[in-house]
Amino acid sequence: MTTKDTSWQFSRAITRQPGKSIVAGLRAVDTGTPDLALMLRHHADYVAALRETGADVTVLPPLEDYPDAVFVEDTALCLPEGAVLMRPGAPSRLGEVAAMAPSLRPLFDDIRQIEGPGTIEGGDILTTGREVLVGQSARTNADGIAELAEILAGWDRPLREVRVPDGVLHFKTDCSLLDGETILATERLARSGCFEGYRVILTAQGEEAAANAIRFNDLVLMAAGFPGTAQRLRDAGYQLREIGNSECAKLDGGMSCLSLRF
Ligand code: CIR
Repeated sequence: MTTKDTSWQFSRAITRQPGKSIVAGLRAVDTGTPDLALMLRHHADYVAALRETGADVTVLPPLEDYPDAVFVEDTALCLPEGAVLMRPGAPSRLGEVAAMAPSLRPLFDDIRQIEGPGTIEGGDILTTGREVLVGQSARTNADGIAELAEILAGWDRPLREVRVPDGVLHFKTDCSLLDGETILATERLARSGCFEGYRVILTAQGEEAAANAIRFNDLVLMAAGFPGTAQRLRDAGYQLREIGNSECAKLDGGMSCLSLRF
């Protein structure tokens, strides 16, 4: 097991600009058509915040054939030991993985692939200093988790399976790592007891959509518009950067979905 906790320290990130096809992105509930121009501005703010921490941030061009391709997190799990290419549970997103692979190959000596038949998406994986938590969801099933567990066992990384609440897209829709021992989570997820042994900061009442944040080096990036949760994080001493997320939210996306971090 990795003893030194570097689970929130990164030297690189990979992002992808949204394209015109974003209007056809998957969504659980239709809350309106995403505005590409506004999403691009939010995306630029996001990239700028990552860069501000000193990281090398790649911005890949849009992939018009894949409307959800801006949500790169779902295509791979990146760890110091190597990268694992995922196998998305959403059929329309399967091809995004092959499109991401060439960007990862030069950066990792060890690249593995989830071959199937199981499915698993990066949004269901939370890496902490002590373990890799994987949520079983509508996108990530037991077979996908078992295949990942086998790979991680070879890297001496313990994997713990948890359940994602019904109606929640991904595990990390409802939680984020803030530091080696602290998790930001919704009450509905924390109630399951899956974070026992960690310090948990709950999102404020009615602000569940703030849970998908990221700790990236010295900054915590969170979606703008959740003042109660922002205050809790500031009070706990975190340096916050609030990023507009109105357009990604229409497609059930948040801060973690927009990058691969390693
Ligand atoms: C989807 O349904 O796949 C996209 N519209 C949103 C993916 C969000 N990804 C993430 O939370 N890691």
